Amino acid sequence: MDRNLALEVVRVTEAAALAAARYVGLGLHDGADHAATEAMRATFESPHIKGTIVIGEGERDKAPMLYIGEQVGDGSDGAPAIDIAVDPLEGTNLCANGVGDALAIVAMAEHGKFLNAPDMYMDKIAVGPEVGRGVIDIRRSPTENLTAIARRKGVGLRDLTAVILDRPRHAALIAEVRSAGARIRLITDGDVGAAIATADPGETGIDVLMGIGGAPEGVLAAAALRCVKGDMQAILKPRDAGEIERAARMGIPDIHHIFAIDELASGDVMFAATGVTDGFLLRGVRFVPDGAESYSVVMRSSSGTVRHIRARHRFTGRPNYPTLRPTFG
Ligand code: VTB
Repeated sequence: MDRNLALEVVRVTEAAALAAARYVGLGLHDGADHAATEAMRATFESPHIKGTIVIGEGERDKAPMLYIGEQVGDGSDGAPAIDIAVDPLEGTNLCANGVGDALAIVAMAEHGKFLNAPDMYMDKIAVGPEVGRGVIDIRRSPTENLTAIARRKGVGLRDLTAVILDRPRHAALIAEVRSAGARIRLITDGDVGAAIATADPGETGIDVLMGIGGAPEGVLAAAALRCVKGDMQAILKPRDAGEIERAARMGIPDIHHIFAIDELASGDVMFAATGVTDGFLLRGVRFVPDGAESYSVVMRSSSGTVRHIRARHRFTGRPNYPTLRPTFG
């Protein structure tokens, strides 16, 4: 993939974050999500790619924009075939409630390199490059994994912090991590950012993500962790026979399959995220008199480069920023 695509892709996440940022704290979940999606879709017109959304807002009949299978990019002759995973607003609740860690996210890979994850639950364990490959094993207990992580880092269990979605389904997991002696950061939403936070424990204080979140979010997290040489494993957690069937239709016949990070996202991968609200990964959007500032991270797996981009956007004279005004009701 052309490395300059990394800059194109950050424009897309910036646009979504700027649009969503107008909705911070307004309690308008759908409005925020719609604004981010619309802005992302509009910005996706220009990159020189034949892009296909493989992880998006839903299936064609359920999502008006950025649905699975939708073509994006300029599509011109010679444009490379790229698969795209998006979450225009990861943490819709976080944005609507005006709390931290809402992000706009896009990942890109060459065609066929992302798991076409069905929209269902997925059990995940993710660590950063300090732990690296070959230490975690999702078949083992949380205590065994924490012990292996602590050993690799040369620290005690009590020095580790696991990030876990605060859900009733995690009661046993939380109890076990506590009794193992590790610390926990419970989050209400946003397990993509939480997984990526493991990439820089010195900054974020997070060593490992554990627990069940969305499968599409799992692919986005894997894309980012591939870029920094972290590790991740996952298993789908269907809730009924219909979901098992759905997974089979999407090319996953064995519902018990353990996905290694390279099966979630392989090949040459790019990942970009822009902060909507302040979080442990990025600062959120700041509005200024004639525009806004945004904070993004862009990573590439082929070089391992991680870029932080602080961008100043000028709105004056740009009437084609319609989504920057919230619509109430
Ligand atoms: C996570 C998290 C998302 O959904 O994947 C979670 O990353 C899982 O679903 O931000 P439940 O909310 O049903 O537990 C979100 O919280 C919302 O999409």
